[in-house]
Amino acid sequence: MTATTVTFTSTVDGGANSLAVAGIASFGGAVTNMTTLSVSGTSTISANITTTSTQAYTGAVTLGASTTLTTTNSAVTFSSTVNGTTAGMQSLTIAQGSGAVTFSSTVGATVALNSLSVNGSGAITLNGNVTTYTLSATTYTAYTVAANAVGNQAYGGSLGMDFDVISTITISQLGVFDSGSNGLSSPINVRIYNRNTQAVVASLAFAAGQSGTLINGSRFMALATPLTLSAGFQGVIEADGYNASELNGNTISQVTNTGGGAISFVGSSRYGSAGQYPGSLDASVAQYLAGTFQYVVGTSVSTGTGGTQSYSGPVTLAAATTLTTTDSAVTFGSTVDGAQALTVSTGSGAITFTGVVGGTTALGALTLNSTGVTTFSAAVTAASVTTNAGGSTAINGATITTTGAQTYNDAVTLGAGTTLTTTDSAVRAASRSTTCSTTRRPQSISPLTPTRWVPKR
Ligand SMILES: [Ca+2]
Ligand SMILES: [Ca+2]
Repeated sequence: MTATTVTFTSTVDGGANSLAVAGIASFGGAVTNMTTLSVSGTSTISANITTTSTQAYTGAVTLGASTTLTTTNSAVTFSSTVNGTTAGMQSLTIAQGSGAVTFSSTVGATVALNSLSVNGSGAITLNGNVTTYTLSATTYTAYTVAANAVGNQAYGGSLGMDFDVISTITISQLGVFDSGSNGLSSPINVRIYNRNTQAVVASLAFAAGQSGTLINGSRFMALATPLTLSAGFQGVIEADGYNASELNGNTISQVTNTGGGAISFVGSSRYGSAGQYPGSLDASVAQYLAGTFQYVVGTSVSTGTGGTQSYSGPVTLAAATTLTTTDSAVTFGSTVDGAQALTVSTGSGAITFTGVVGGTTALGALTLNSTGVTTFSAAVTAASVTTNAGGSTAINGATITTTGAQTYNDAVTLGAGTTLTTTDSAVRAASRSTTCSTTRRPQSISPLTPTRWVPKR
């Protein structure tokens, strides 16, 4: 097939044929039963693509959705960049069996992917930086009542407050005011209504007793399914069940949080009969101490999920490479080679080298920035090794050999008798918490600089 632009809006059954697009391709539906696939121009991939033979993307690739590319022991080649469409939202998984995977340029440099997983056993070539990202799913509380606040009204009907959604939010928990922060003496129901249809879109029932988790002056429980509300949604947060023994609040101040402008508190309060939409506006009260909710901006309530980079097969660095995540792990399942600098920055995520590093071709400067655990499970050969402060470095592979310095700015644990070798360069460990039992002390450091395995001064 030859065309300047080919757009598949639905699934494609290749009929056991190959497809060569000489131009721009857009895959909106799953591609199956195809032999080889090649695209000379740019590709937008929004569904899984499965081929029995190779996949070659010559132009830039944009992921419109999380995507799995599968081949039968055949190569997957990206000759240009790979990016997502919304930072941190699209994942790329490659299941290529024993086939090679080649990234000839950056991955996620313009729009970070959520995660990258190359799952096959075949060789992986990196020729640029790889950036993955998870949304910082900060949880906001719509209405926060001060701890120990005591109510001042015994209203048994429904108490509602209006809010508008400005940009998409996802509600994870609903909450109810607990007068005195001493537990609920009566059952309290909380609901979110669509203000236009008056339909209930989420609800929870708090039993009398110590139901839910007390946060400040309210008790919260998680929704079984988080509720995503799109921009434009106009809602009411409503609660009822209050009485003389479990008071609600009226004209008592509380703190609102717009989530950086994702929601707007419209300023209207309303009331009605218990269990029914609060249809009567209360002109005198902006907010009751009654219902509240916790939410994140966007569609994902998960914190720290995804965001990882996983390279199962042997990796070759064809250029200086920086791998970056936000607090998510980077895992090398096999060897890493290439006379190139490698920097891995993972925030609090772990960095794990499972196979030999630099065993065939020594790496350049190896810089590992993690406040989690950095693990070497096999021998390492590089120009230098530097770990950052925070977290720890586990040297379980017995040897680390560098021409330049080795500087461990975090606590080091030795899982085996260990030899650290440099060429006339220093070996330094920064932390006094470095774990060196007498049997697992480095057996030799060459040259003897420092002469002892001591904390760096
Ligand atoms: Ca109470
Ligand atoms: Ca560290």
